[in-house]
Amino acid sequence: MVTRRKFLHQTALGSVAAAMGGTVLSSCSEANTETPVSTNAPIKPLAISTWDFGMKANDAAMKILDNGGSALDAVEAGVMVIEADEKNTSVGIGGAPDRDGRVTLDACIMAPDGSCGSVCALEYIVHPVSVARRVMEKTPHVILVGDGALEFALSQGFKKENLLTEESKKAWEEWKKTSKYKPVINVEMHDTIGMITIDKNGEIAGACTTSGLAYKMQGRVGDSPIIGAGLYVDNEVGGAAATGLGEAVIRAVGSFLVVELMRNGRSPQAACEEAVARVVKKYKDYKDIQVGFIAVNKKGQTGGFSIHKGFNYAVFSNGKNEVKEGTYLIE
Ligand code: SD4
Repeated sequence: MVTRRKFLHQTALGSVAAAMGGTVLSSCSEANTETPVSTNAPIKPLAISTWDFGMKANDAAMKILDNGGSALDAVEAGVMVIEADEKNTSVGIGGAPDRDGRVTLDACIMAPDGSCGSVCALEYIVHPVSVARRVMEKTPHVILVGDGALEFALSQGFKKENLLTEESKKAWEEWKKTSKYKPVINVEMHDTIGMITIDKNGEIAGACTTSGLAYKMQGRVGDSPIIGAGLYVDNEVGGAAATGLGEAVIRAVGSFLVVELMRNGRSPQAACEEAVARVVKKYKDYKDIQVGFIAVNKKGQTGGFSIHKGFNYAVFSNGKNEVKEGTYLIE
């Protein structure tokens, strides 16, 4: 366990200290230049996902990867498991609605060649990640939102379904009694699935999907479908994904930042730490929110870090699928 004190001394090499007091940017170019990413090591398939529910997603992805399937197919199939889980109140069907009772989903996907697709505030479709993939593959665009995204989904053969389950309806009706909005760290409000996969050819893909903040304003879009914020993949370097309060992640373009830090020689772990430092620097009430990042580089090294204790992630590599407790800034 890393206490804040130890953390400041050992892990972020001053960058978080700088974030709290001053110069995060300067710390990027200072210490912690780890072995630069190299592609010489043999490639083994790998899947990494945010939160412990990522275990199920990893299982589905690894079935595809083990059979020689592509990172892109694997990452889509992986997050679809969570989208279809009605019990999960922060992703796909069963996701918490906005304050008007509408379930609006955000998702994106990124392929090894840099192409990407995204949908924002999409209603009635259980698998927004698959619609995002169609946006990527079948349109000249990257992002479709709201009614346009729905119209496109229907034209592609996706079926309209009610996403508001009895349970989430009840919870929403309960919430309406006070209509108080206060993000709760690590609980429901900030649990998205972000996932990165590496296939046998060493190709990297990523996906991110969420119902976003519970009881958000109609039309609110978080970081998850924003390429570079909730997700970023660069096939030469690695990939990263974010979870937590999207408003804070977007300010730092968090996932892109993690990948760029890895490109410049940081380990995935150090890159996640630095990205959290950047988020903290740009969000004065950071103690009240949670943000976490996961990352993997081309060599298959992984990392995860968050503002608060309680963030975990799932890594499937070398035949083993396991939950890792992320290290964190604040006890
Ligand atoms: C968002 N990052 O919409 C996502 C939320 C998340 O609960 O992680 N979900 O801000």
